[in-house]
Amino acid sequence: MTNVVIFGAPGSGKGTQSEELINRYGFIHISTGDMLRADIMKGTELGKIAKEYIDEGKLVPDETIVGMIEHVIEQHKDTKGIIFDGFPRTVPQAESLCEMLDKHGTEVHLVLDLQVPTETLIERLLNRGKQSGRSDDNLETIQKRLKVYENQTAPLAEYYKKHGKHRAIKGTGTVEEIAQRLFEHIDSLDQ
Ligand code: B4P
Repeated sequence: MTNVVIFGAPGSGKGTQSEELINRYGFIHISTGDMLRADIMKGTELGKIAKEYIDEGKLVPDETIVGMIEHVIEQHKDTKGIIFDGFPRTVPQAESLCEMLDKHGTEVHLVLDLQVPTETLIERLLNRGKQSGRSDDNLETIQKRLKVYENQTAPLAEYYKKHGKHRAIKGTGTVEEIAQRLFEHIDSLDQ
């Protein structure tokens, strides 16, 4: 089983590139952002909690996220690979993921960190906001999300560097060009 984390700032293209990887490798896609938005749409208790954080540009608490993801990993323990999109986003989430995968005799193999200049991130998210109707794609919330990323999520890159899993990827160019860069790293796992 191959486990790949797609990492990066808001708007770095995690969701976009996850699609490319699923199409090529047939891995399962676990996106915490998509899961939270689905719960918000359904109006569940989890969705009500998540909405308050997402609308404010904040991270949803670690215990909520870990509780949500635990059974999903359990369901997919026999799959050939998982793309983790937007998870983990904090060091405690990364430690929980490590424990969850360890229970199934596996681990995170690669962390692909999409690096995109801040002005491009803002431009992409504002563009998406015009069509998506996402409550967090407005300038004020985008700026809060970028700060949260810098303070709470970026330190996770150091954690994965220490574990030898981190790869920095240039996240600008066409979707296809960026995908090729990611494929090279995943393909090299087999060699
Ligand atoms: P996410 O849903 O993970 O969203 P994201 O970081 O905003 O976007 P992503 O990087 O996937 O961007 P995309 O490919 O869509 O999180 C949303 C919120 O949920 C978080 O702020 C947080 O509150 C909460 N949350 C989620 N996971 C959590 C966790 N683990 N812990 C706590 N809270 C959590 O790309 C953006 C735009 O750019 C798109 O419009 C796309 O078309 C465009 N784009 C992509 N690649 C491009 C390219 N190469 N060129 C031009 N445009 C491009």
